[in-house]
Amino acid sequence: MRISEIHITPVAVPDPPLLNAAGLHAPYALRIVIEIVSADGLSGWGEIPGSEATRAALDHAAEHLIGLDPWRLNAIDGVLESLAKPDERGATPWDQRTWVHVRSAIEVACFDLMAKSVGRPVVDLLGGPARERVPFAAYLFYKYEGAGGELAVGLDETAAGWFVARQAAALDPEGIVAQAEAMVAQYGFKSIKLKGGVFEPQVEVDSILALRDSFGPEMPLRLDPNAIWRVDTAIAAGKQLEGVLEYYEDPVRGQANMAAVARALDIPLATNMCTTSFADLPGSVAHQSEAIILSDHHFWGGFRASLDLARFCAVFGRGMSMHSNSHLGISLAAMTHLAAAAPNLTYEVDSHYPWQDGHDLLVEPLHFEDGAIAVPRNPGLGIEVDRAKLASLHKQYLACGLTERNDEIEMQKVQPGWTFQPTRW
Ligand code: GKR
Ligand code: MG
Repeated sequence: MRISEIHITPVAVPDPPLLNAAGLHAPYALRIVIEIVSADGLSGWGEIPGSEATRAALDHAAEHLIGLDPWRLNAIDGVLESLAKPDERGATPWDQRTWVHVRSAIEVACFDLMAKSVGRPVVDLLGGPARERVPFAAYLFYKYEGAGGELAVGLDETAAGWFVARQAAALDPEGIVAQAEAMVAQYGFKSIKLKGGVFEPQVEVDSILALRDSFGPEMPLRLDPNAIWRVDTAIAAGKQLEGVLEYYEDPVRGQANMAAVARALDIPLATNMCTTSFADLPGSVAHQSEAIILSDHHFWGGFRASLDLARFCAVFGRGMSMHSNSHLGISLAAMTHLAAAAPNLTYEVDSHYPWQDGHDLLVEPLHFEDGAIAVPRNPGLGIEVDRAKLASLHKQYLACGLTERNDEIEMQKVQPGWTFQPTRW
């Protein structure tokens, strides 16, 4: 098998005004879709967060991959290794490294190709399913009223439930409970995560307590302030949430600070910010910075790297969960295959998908049933990309004028002078 063409398409997908520690989501979230075509006419697909730097790196990498065999991933890794430039994660809630994204996009598309060529689902090449259905978590955000791009229009008098709640403001505990009720009713999620780091810590603690009152102790709850609290703030907030939170995600910045909070509280700490690469693993062991690591194939460099992380978690007694950013159905399918193949990924997986639902580029979007997605059994990732929808999301990218995610600039449009502070409270 040989790679004969690689197509890289930046797209923009409508995204509501969601608040987070770094500011505000723009009306469109950027993704890059990659299609690798083999000489025998098969297409393999991948999807990663979009930015101009990532697109340029992917373009550059693509030139060196034509003619290679998608089954020879070690050779492809070697080529990418030789091209990669040093880069850093940065202080934002999301990972800004370019080359982990490039590796991930290419590896996922190669797995889609390999699996299609033998008529098996990707999960079978990853060791086979440890579970047939992957459970996901409700992902709540404080938000301003409205919804991004085309999501903001088209609500008629028949619209109801989640599709109306997605437009509503959620700026206090009552708003968060209403959002949770609508999302859980629509998708059947059995676990809830609240994105924090937005308001005074007590408002966020009160939101979690309000969720507990509304859903009862059977509903696991998570809070993620994206590392903008000080150690004393995180401990004071955490004391009120002992026995309430399933896990406390990145309350503070850095492995040593995470370890200090972990020692003071009887709540498991989780991270997608302090232990985010293989180079961080010795520090994780030395500090005991977290009990749970959120994997993410976009950030760890693909499926195989994520399964290596799973092995680390198993050996070093870490639980494993999965992180997300605003995304489309190619990523959702990849997340589902990977989560199914990692036996120790026992937590409900994060997904922003309900915020984009209805605007996907798949012919048949994947569906949450009772909070879970059935692992596709069709060959490859088990999805078919609708090329007309891909073209229209690309047109939207060209029209929207955004070339990278910058939540600070977006927030300044609403609150002039607002700046992102890596530690705020
Ligand atoms: O979408 O605003 C967001 C989140 O804050 C996201 O960027 C984070 O990467 O989901 C994320 C997290 O768990 O930290
Ligand atoms: Mg997080």
